[in-house]
Amino acid sequence: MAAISRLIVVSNRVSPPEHRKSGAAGGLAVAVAAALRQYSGFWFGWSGQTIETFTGELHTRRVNDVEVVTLDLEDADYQEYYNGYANGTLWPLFHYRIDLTAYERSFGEGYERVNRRFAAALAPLVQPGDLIWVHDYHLIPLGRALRELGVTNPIGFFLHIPWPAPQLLTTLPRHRQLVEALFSYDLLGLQTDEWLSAFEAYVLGEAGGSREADGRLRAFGRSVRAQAFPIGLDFGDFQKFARSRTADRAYDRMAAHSAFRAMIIGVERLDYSKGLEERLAGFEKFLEDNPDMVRKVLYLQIAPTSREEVEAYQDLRARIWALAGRINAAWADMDWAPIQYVNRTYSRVELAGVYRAARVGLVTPLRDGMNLVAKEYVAAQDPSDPGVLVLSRFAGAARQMHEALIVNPFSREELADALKRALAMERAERTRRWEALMDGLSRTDVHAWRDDFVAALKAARDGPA
Ligand code: GDG
Repeated sequence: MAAISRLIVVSNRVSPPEHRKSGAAGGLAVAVAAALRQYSGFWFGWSGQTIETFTGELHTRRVNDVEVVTLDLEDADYQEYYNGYANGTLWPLFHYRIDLTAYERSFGEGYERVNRRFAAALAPLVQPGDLIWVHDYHLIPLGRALRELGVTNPIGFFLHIPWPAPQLLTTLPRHRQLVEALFSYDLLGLQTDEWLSAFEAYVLGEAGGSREADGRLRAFGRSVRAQAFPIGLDFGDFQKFARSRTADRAYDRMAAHSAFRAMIIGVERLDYSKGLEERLAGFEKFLEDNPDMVRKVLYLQIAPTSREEVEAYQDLRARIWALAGRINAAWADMDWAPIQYVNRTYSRVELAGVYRAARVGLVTPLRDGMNLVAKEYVAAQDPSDPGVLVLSRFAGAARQMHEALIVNPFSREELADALKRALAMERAERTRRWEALMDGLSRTDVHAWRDDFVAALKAARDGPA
C-alpha cells in the first residue's frame, strides 16, 4: 500500500486557530490544525465571502503553519445552500424539528450545486495516497461528487449533529438520495450509538439494505462502514487556560457579582435546538416552588445570536427576549433580578472562568449531536469545590456523562427539581460526581477522537492493520 502522504480536511467554514494553542478557537479547530501539520495536508472550504457570479477561484494562505484553501460562493449559493438547505432544512430536520423544516426544491438544488462546485475545485488538488475527511451536514453529497470526478482516495465523513429517526427523515423529499450519497464514503462517523442506530434503521428498514459479515452496511449497490466517534474536549489545553489570568479575572468578576448567591450558568448559540425557552420556564418553576431560594440564585444565560438571516432564529430571539423580560419583571427586586440574559460572545478563556464561578451548569438541549459546553463546564471546575452539571438526556454527551444530573428538558418540573437538587448537593457528592466525569473527559479527548477517526478511515480501505 502507498504511504499516506497527506490529510485533506473539508468543512463549510475553515477556522484554523491564529495561535497554536489559542483558547479563543474551538477544540475541534485546534485538533484538526494539529493533524494537518502532522500530515502536511490542507483545510478546504468556503471563504465566508459571497460574490455576484461564481468563479471557482481558489485562495490559498497559511495560518499558523496550516495551509488553507478556500473559495467564494455566489449570493444565490449562500441563500439556497447555506441559509436554505443546510440551516433551513437539514439542521431543523436532524434536530427533530419538522415543524421548522423548509422543504423547498430550490434549496435542494442549491445544495447539490454547491457540493459539485466544492468537488470540482477540490478534485484537481487531490494526490494519490491522500486521505480526505469531510465534516458535517453542509457537505453530505461531496463524497459522491468527488467520486463522479474520478477521485478514488479514501474519503470519510463525520456528522457533528444528530441523525434523525427514519420516521422523521422520510418527511424529506429525496431522502433516499441523501442517504445514498453517504454510501460514496468509506467511513461514516456519527457522534453516538443512538444516531448510529437511527442511521442503521433507515438503511435496513427503509432502503432495504443489509449488514455484511465484517459489519459494514450495504445498500444502493455499495457498502460503508458506519461507526460512533463521540467528540471530546481539547482537555489538556482547556484545563490550562481555565487556570490562566484571563480566566481568573473573569472568575473574580463573576464571583464578586454573584457574592452570597449561587450562580447558574447556561452558554450556547441562540438556537431552538438548545431548549432555551423550556429552560427559562423550568427556572421560573424553580422560583415558584422554592420561595426560600428567591434572591439567593442568579441565572446567567450567555446566548450569542446566530444565523440571523433564517426566520426561525429571528422568531426565537424575540420570544426569548420576551420570556426573560417577563420573568425578570415578575420576580426582580430593586437590587436583584433572577436572570441575566446576555446576547454577546465571550472568548472560551473568559467562559472557563465564568463556568468556574457557577455552582450549576445548565445544559438542556432538546436535541444535540454531542454538546461541548457540558464538557467545558466540567473541565473548568475548581477541584476543591466543583459545581454540578445538569444535562439533558437528549444531548449526545448524556451517553457518556452519566454522573451529571440527567433531565428531561421538556419537563419544567424535572428542570426545577434538578436545579433544587444541584443547589443543595453536598460537597462530597459534588466531588465524587465531578471526579468520575473528569476521568471520562481525560480518556476521550478531541485528539483521541481525531486519531480514532483517521485510523478507522485508513482501516476502512486497507482492512485492520
Ligand atoms: C456542533 C453540534 C457538537 C459558545 N458560546 C460562545 C462560545 N461557545 C463555544 C463553546 C463550545 C462551542 O462554542 C459550542 O459547541 P457545542 O458542542 O456546544 O455546540 P454547536 O455549536 O451546536 O456544535 C454539537 C459540536 O458540533 C462538535 O461536534 O458537540 O452537538 O451541534 O466550544 O465554548 N465560544 C465563544 N464565545 C461564546 O460566547 N468564543
